Amino acid sequence: MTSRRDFFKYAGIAGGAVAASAVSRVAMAALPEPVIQTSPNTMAPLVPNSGRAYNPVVTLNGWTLPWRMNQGVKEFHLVSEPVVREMAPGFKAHLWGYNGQSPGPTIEVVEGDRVRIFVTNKLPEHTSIHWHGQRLPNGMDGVAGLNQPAIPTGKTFVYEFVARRPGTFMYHPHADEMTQMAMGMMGFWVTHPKVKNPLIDEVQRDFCFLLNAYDIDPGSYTPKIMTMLDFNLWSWNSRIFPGIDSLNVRLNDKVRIRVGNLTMTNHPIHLHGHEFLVTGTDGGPTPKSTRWYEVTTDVAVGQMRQIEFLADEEGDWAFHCHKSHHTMNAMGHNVPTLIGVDHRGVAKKINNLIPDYMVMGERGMADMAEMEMPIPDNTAPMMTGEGPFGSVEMGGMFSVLKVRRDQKPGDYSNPGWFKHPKGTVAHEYTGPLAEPARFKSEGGQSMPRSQKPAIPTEVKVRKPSSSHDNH
Ligand SMILES: [Cu+2]
Repeated sequence: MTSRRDFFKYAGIAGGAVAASAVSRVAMAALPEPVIQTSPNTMAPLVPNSGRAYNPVVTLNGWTLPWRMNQGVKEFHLVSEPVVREMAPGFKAHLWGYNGQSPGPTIEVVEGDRVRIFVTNKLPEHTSIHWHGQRLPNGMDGVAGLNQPAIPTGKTFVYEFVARRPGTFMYHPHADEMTQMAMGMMGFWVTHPKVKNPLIDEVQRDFCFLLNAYDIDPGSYTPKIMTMLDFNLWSWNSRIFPGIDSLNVRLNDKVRIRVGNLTMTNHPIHLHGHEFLVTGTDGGPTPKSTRWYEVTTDVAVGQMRQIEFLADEEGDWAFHCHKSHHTMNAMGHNVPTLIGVDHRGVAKKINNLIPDYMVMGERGMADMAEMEMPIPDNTAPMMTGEGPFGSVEMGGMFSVLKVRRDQKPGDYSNPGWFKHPKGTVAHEYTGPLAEPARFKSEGGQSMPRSQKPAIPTEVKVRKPSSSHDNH
């Protein structure tokens, strides 16, 4: 993750790239110029240059939308449009988003701010934006048909309300949302407290990202929008590991991570090496009496969670969804389980017909990460990501919390791999070994049946061979 340099690049392209075709010259003069971002890198926090000061958030593989102050009102300009999102190096998806990216830029304001958001629709169909979790006038809630007419293609609508409640929010369309959210339309919203709030602690690092999911066939570019459950790309901010940036912090920083879920299933988000408190939801800060330490917290569909912890253990700590199928990329789910199956004879016969035929999975799936299998162009490798000790055999919703003694305050750049102190890494043992204790007796049953017990049978387990020579 590059930080400062990118930020200046991003500040440099501020303004301009959107065509004025849909909006008249007069209207354009009244609109703040839309800021467009196309780099998938994590941008440095946007330090506010007007309005009340706050400690800004960092959006993983994303950015914060600059605003224009107009007579005390913070004005933002969102453009709904088709975008190309690099989901991982070498893998680009054709999505819909805002201002050049999916997800759209994070909006950061302060409790009590009056906010005016211009929304220009450059999609091929109508849209709207719902400001998830906000207290606002009913006509600003963004449900097309219910609260407002949908925004037609080529038109600009304006939303205006006061950010009344501090906290962690998101925005997304409420018009054809099945299509538009499956295509990547969503963004984060953070409202910072106006004055010191007893339930909101000051932190040194404040990260945010949205959980999203796509179903993109290997070799293609566009998500299948009809998919309900069987997605094959589980992403954070429309990025999949190894394309998700690490969360880089200084030793003993207090860290807040805000997560929102706009997928179709829940995600137990799990942090290694530390315990955290859930300090807030999209409903606001949690009362202190309800907080207890966790290392995993489930984020259900349409929910947001903010977690906080003291980063007091140096190292590279895994941070991921605990559903193991969500830390894989582009899986075919119709693959049978082959662990323990002996297909030596079958493989030989198939090899006579198809010389390149390979048997997969008889010793587990780890081989998949190492076998550089030929795959169609623009396909995410199923599980990759090289660590300092080899493949981490993960994809999807996975990243790393990097805690470093010498990370400078405010420096979000990637410090590289952790250098473990001598003698603190698990290693091969070659000394004498005692016979390990092993459970040997037969099992019983809690409620014995009156009939005769079944004839005992034993499944034959084939031990894996140490080489492929016998294939
Ligand atoms: Cu998950």
